[in-house]
Amino acid sequence: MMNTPKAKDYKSGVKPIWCPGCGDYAVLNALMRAFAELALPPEDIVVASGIGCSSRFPAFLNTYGFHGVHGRPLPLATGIKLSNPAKTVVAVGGDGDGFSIGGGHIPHAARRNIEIPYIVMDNSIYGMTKGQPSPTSPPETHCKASPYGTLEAPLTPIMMVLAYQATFVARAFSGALKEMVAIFKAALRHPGFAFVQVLSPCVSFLDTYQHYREITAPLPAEHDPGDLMAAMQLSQSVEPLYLGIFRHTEERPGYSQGLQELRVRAEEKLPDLTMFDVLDSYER
Ligand SMILES: Cc1ncc(C[n+]2csc(CCOP(=O)(O)OP(=O)(O)O)c2C)c(N)n1
Ligand code: SF4
Repeated sequence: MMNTPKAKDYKSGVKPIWCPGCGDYAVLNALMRAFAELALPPEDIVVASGIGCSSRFPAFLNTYGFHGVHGRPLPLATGIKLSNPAKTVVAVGGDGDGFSIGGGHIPHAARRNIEIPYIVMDNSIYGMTKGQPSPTSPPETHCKASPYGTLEAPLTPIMMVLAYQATFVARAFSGALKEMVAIFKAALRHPGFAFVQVLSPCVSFLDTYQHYREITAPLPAEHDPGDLMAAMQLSQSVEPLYLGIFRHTEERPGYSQGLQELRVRAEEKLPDLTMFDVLDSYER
């Protein structure tokens, strides 16, 4: 591993094919910077994704990567983490990937508290399939698939994941790079499930840059991320739409650490049994 890594040391030879101005470029840059500032060796990192423009992410990094199937970055990342807990495993994807087809996986990752940062590049639209409304699209979203607007109320990801009792919950914005790097570093250091919603505009189908510039603000300086009720309350604010770390607690152990402890307890209880004895007992 290089001595003082630079963000570019994490870049692969594959040039991103995102539209010029896509918010996902900032997310890629911020994550590479966070890796560099934490001096994480690329060979110790695995990035798992689903399907979507944002999910192309692993190809642009020279870490290990797995471009999986739609909506499944979390089960994929969970399997990788459990089979090799020493690796830094990061799950990434879009709001369609994470909150539509993959929505059922978030509560379980949160309640397990698996040691994975999960970065959702939320552009409130399905970018890859050319602009259908997503679970976070505001009701007034007019696009090809909803020319008269949408009827469904948008999900509120921060409030939702706080309710799932995630131990780290944050919101970043592609227009605020320095702050995003700080959030990613904290998420990468967190010994549990770390959910980060990044407001990452899709300049081709729903350009929200200006809107977010106008309505976002940092969380109040006095906010205590250990206070779940305060985090819940702040997550309901629409204007300002807060950026920063809503929740951060280390009161629950991470899942792979817990599993290790469970294994020790089980071995203490059954000191003389081998796996072959267990298999034999099934055959009898
Ligand atoms: C099982 C399955 N269903 C649907 C699709 C079609 N599909 C591909 S990407 C996508 C949504 C992309 O939106 P999002 O996850 O928000 O990512 P973005 O492209 O906006 O970054 C859909 C519905 C698919 N590939 N697989
Ligand atoms: S379609 Fe939207 S999300 Fe996809 S690369 Fe272009 S700007 Fe980004």
